[in-house]
Amino acid sequence: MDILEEIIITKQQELERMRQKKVSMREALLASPTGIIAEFKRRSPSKGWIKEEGKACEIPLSYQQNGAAALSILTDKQYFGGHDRFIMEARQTGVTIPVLYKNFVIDEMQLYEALLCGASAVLLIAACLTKEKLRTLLTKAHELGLEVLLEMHDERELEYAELNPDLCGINNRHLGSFITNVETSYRLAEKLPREAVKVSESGISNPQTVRELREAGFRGFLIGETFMREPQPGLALKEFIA
Ligand code: IGP
Repeated sequence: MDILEEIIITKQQELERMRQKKVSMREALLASPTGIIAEFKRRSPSKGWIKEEGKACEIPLSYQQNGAAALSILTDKQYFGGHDRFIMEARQTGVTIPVLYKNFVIDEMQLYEALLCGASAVLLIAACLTKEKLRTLLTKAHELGLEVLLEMHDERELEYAELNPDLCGINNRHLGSFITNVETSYRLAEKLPREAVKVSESGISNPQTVRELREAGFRGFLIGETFMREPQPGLALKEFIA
């Protein structure tokens, strides 16, 4: 076999690995005792830098070791200090749990980016998309073997859930004022289909809130700042669920 043939075979194996279905975030949340999706977020437009020196290579793995059901990794550079590389590095250091590609996805090309860096799911934000665009992106994501967490934040967006995303997220953060209010989760969850797997996002700062949300039917709890503010985010997660 000449070298070119050998390279092609290796390439085919690499692509096959990429295509293989990753661990499902939906299944992981349903099976997890914690349901916590721990987020790697270094900065935000509302808070500025939260952890500028945050070592991408250490925090995601330590979240996994300390009980996270799944991870969310910000990949937007300009507003959130993120990078695709943070997901790749997480995988290289041994992260095996599902990883959400957290960005503002408005084009198919970004789905390929998510796939190539090793994500298992992508966030699609209702407020950024028409219903038709969401339908197209959702279909494409599924074709690529990516799950979709659809984020909604007010009543008007709930009809997007008809498109059957794998996970229905309710963002407690108001997108205009940045104020978080967990009541949003309770208010909107009642109006979603019973069988939807629901994720409450943003502004969750104590275990009691998680317990109450679980009682209201939530199975996923997306938490960033509460952990990232601490010197050791992984240990903060451990204490949170102890
Ligand atoms: C995490 P918090 O308040 O725990 O740091 O929030 C997550 O919900 C938040 O980062 C988020 C987000 C988003 C970020 C929710 N939806 C969309 C960027 C884009």
